[in-house]
Amino acid sequence: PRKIISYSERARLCSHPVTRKLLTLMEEKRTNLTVSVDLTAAAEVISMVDKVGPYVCMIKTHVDIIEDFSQDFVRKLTDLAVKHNFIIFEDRKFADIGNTVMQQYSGGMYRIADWANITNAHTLPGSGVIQGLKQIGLQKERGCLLIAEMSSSGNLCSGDYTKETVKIAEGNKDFVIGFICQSAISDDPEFLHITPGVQLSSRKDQMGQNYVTPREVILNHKSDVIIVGRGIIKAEDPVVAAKAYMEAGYSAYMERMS
Ligand code: 5BU
Repeated sequence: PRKIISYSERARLCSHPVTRKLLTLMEEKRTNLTVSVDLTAAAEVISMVDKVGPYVCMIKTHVDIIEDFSQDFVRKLTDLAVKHNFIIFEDRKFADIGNTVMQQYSGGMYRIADWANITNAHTLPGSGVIQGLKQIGLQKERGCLLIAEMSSSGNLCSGDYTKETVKIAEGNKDFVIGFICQSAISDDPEFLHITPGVQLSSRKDQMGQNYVTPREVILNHKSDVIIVGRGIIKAEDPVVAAKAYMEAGYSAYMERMS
């Protein structure tokens, strides 16, 4: 694989504050691991985040699966983001017209734009979804990832859909900071490539999820960040697992640099 520039050198090339912060802390903490904390009780989420926080660059949430979501949960999560120095990514997958996503992003009971540094969107509705999210996100210095590819079997995000998604990103660099994808799809160093569907052991789950290893993702597919959910949160010891994924992901990055 072609040599790459370091996360910290890339941070200096980037104009978006969230990308700069993420790339900088990735090099400082020596981690390209995001843990997807897909648990349903607020206290369980918080306890897991406190445990794995030292080993991650980012925590990914699905707040709409939390049974007892509250602003107290948000306070605890944002305090932990300061304590452990990580970025918060709410995996909301916005996919409606601009006027609707604007309200879903800023309002409702979750008020995602108030606390999530990063959220994401499908490009199925066209660029209006980004126009809507931007109305809220720009002034708060938030970043958005576009879902360019998915990890699940039979998904329709491929070919021209993926190419058009890259074009939408290129036209909205003040807000779009990269992609959820399975491998690198843009040469622009300002765009992050972030990949879910990662495990060290399994190849699949029972509902169409497909897994690749951290090494494949970072070294062969040239992605920047791995997202791991059940491989860590359902492990016998999540801290041991988080350290193993952190090490696997970062050593693949070091290998790519050499
Ligand atoms: P897992 O437990 O490692 O399979 O969890 C993967 C997480 O990433 C889960 O929260 C999904 O919603 C999320 N995900 C994904 O698995 N695949 C995709 O293509 C996208 C998101 Br987009």
